[in-house]
Order: sequence, then C-alpha cells, then structure tokens
Amino acid sequence: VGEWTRVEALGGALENNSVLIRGRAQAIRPVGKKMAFLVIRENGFTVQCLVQAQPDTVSAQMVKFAAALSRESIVDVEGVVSVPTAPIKGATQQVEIQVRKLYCVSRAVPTLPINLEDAARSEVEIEKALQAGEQLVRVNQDTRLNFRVLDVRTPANQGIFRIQSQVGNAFRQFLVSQGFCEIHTPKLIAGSSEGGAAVFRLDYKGQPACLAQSPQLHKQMSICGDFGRVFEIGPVFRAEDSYTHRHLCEFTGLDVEMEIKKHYFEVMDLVDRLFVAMFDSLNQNCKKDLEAVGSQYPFEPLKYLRKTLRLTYEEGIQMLKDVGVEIEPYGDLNTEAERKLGQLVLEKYGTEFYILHRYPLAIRPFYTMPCYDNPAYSNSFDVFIRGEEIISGAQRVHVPEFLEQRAAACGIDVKTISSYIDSFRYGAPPHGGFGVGLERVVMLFCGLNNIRKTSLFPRDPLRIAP
Ligand code: ATP
Ligand code: AMO
Repeated sequence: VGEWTRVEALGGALENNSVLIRGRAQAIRPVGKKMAFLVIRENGFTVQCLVQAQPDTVSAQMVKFAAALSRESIVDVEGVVSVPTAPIKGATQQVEIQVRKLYCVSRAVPTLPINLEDAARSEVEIEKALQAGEQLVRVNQDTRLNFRVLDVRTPANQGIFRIQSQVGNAFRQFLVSQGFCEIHTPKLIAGSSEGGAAVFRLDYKGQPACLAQSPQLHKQMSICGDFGRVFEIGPVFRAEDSYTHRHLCEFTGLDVEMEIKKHYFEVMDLVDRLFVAMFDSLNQNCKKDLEAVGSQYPFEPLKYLRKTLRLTYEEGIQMLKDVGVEIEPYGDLNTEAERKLGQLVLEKYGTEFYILHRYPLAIRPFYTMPCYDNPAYSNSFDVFIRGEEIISGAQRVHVPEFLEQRAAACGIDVKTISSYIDSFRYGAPPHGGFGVGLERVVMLFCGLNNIRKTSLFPRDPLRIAP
C-alpha cells in the first residue's frame, strides 16, 4: 500500500504519477464490456476514473467488477493520473485516473432509498429538469429525514453542518477571548426552568424529574458561585406541541450569563460584538459551504451593521402601528408581526439583524428584572434575524425575596426552585444573560425555510428517529 492521496489534491502536477485514493463511487457508467467510468467522491471533491481492459494490467473481469459496483459504495482505487484534452464534466478535479487496481471496501445496497443526485438539486433545477421531460424524484423532507445518513451527504447539507460547527466555534472563541468560563450544567433537573408546561417529565430513581428546558437556573447559580462570566453549549428540551418551521423538541442552546455593573445594556453590548464577530467569521471562513448551501437553496447574504441596531419594544410597535398593524401595548408580537417588523426595519435601517428591548414584563419569564423607571416594562431583549427570533435575554432579579414574589406571581411553585432562590441569599451580584438557538441561527443566516434542515437528527413532536 502506497501513500494515500486526497481527491482534493489531484491535479495536473501529478500527471503520470501513480496514486491511491479512497472514496465513494458516486457514479458508475459502463461503456460496453471493456470500459467503465467511475466518479469517486471524497469530502465533496470528485474525480473521474477510467477502468479499461488492457492486456497486462486490467482484466475484463475487473471492468465487469467496476461496472457492477453499487452507488455510494466505498472503494480504493490505484491508478495513474492523466490530464485529458477536453474538460471533464461532472467532476470537480480536472484530471482522470487510469485505474490499475480497484478494491471495494464497503458495499452499499444496490438500490438506495434516496437518489443523491435528485436530493442535491435546487427547486429551480428540478422544475427545469421536469419540463425537459427528465425522470427525477422530488425528495421530500420526511424521506430525507428518514434516511438522514444519506441525505446529509449532499453538498448543501455538508455545508449546513460545517457552518453550524463554525457558529459554535466562533461563539466559544469569542467568549473565551473575553474571559468567559465554559460550564456544563445538569440536564436532569427537578422541575421546570422556564415556567410553563412544556417539559419532558421522567422518573429519577423514584423522584419526579424533568429534562432541562434551559440552563437558566444553573447558569445564574454559577454567577452566584463567583464565576463572573459563563457560557454553555448544550442540549435544551422543550415538550411543546409546536408543529412549526422553527420549533424543535430538542435543540442546541448557546447560553451566556454575566455579572453586570449598572445596566442590561452591558449584555446587549456583548451580543452586538459577539454576533458581528460570528457573522464576519462565517463570511470569511465558510465561503465554500455558504456557496454549496446557496446553490441548492438560493439566499441573499445577511445584511448586518457594524454596530447592531437597537429599538425599544415601544418603538417597534409604533413602527407597526404606522403601517396599520395594531399590537396590544403590553401584548406579545405574533410570528406575522415579527416578520412585518423585520421588513420595516430592513427598509428603514438596512439591516436584517437587530435587537428589540424593553419588553413588557407580563410576557417575560419570572426571573426577568422589571425596568426601574416603569415596572410594566422589563430589562429584557430579543434578537432577530430576517424577522425571526434567535435570542432571548435579560437582566435577572437577584434579590431573593423579590424573585420569590415574581415566581409566585407567575404561577410557579416556589418549592420546586427553592435551591435556586436560596442561591441569592448569600450575596448575589447583579447579572444578566441570554440564550441563542443554534439551529435557528444557521437556518436564518442561510435564509432556510425549516429548522429541520439545520438539525442533524431533528426531534419534533412527530419524530424521535433516526
Ligand atoms: P421562545 O419560546 O424562546 O420565546 P419562540 O420563537 O417560540 O421562542 P414565543 O414567544 O414562544 O417565541 O412565540 C412567539 C410567537 O410565535 C407566538 O406569539 C406565536 O405567534 C408563535 N408561536 C409560538 N409557538 C407556536 C406554535 N406552536 N404554533 C404556531 N405559532 C407559534
Ligand atoms: P427562550 O425560551 O427564548 O429563552 O430560548 C432561547 C432561544 O432558544 C431558541 N429556541 C428554540 N429553538 C428551537 N426549537 C425551540 N422549540 C426553541 N425554543 C427556543 C430560540 C430562542 O431565542 N432562558 C432563556 C434565555 C435567557 O434569558 O438567557 C430561554 O430559554 O432561538
């Protein structure tokens, strides 16, 4: 066995060299009995290989073996690199390998449940192909998710999950550079952390328990434990009956909590710097992935400002009112109103990323600090991309007696969170933080229409497999 060459590295400089590669048989095209073309794919790069019967080196049997390979099987190919005179269509590398040896390392079943060529086409291409009378199958979302291991091999899906990885990297790198400590809080907890009924209940050795709806309580308790500034990247469980394009029953939360000196604006300042750095890093480091996503699911690059726009909730509902959309002054924005406001903000300020703050207290969780000047409002904010929420955050109540009172007023059984409330009895610094939905960030940055596209193995009310 010689040295391995990556398909990505195959180019004219290797002409006449013998190489050994491993990849998937993406396409197999027999030409008569003496010749077969294989397209081998490795890590998104493809190369055409020619298996041609020759007296001393390649037997007719080997050609037959190549022609009978099933798509997506993993093969090792040894051969000599040649540079063809005409450009090669259907492969990323502009060289061909004249195959000398061929091994099948792992065979795929002869008929795949998804045709990957069809699964990789954009809607525009599908329409064109259908009009041209081509036979193809529109691969629907459920089928894709049922056979996710195959589905994620398409270039767009590879791109989506590399972008997701970079969002996590950028989040961690930026926060570590700002002195934040990464923490890991329990996911098995005694009660609800957000209030509300959307919790998965389970039996914890005879005691009732829940899957954590967020790291909210423990990230705040970490601040009481003197970590100063903390973050966590971890699973969040919501048993909500939400059959929407943006709700999952399990998602990845990017959570932050930090001491503040004076004002919840300190938290929003961090959101601003963190996200501008994150978007810059996606645009710089994920060009190829963004292109792969865009070529199947076309989208415009996200418009964002160097200094993130901030509007108060009151300013937001006034903008809506000005175009005839009436919102209860202390009510919540529904999905439609959030989208509309996103549109208005884009038209007026030229950004698709902005912060809306000073929400009515009545629609925020019990731990949210009311505004000092008007307790009908709160020191809280949501952050939007393309008119949809990606972040909720706030300054927290750090006075235990008041926290108890707020929890009770919000209908929460204070006994279930007594150790959390007690944490504030030993001296608690003023603090605030926020939670980001990772899958939503990727979905909205890439202008995708469904959060299931950005969750590797999504969990929704109807799906717990694969
Ligand atoms: P979060 O729960 O973190 O605030 P969210 O995006 O679900 O995130 P909500 O405040 O729960 O925000 O909901 C905002 C709006 O989204 C609601 O006013 C409602 O219009 C819509 N919405 C929420 N859940 C559903 C659902 N299950 N079905 C349809 N619309 C929903
Ligand atoms: P919230 O409940 O708003 O706030 O959640 C924070 C962020 O998580 C994402 N998100 C979801 N993503 C997918 N599926 C869901 N069902 C879902 N629900 C929420 C959204 C949302 O903005 N403890 C607070 C945060 C804080 O104040 O620090 C919290 O959990 O992107």
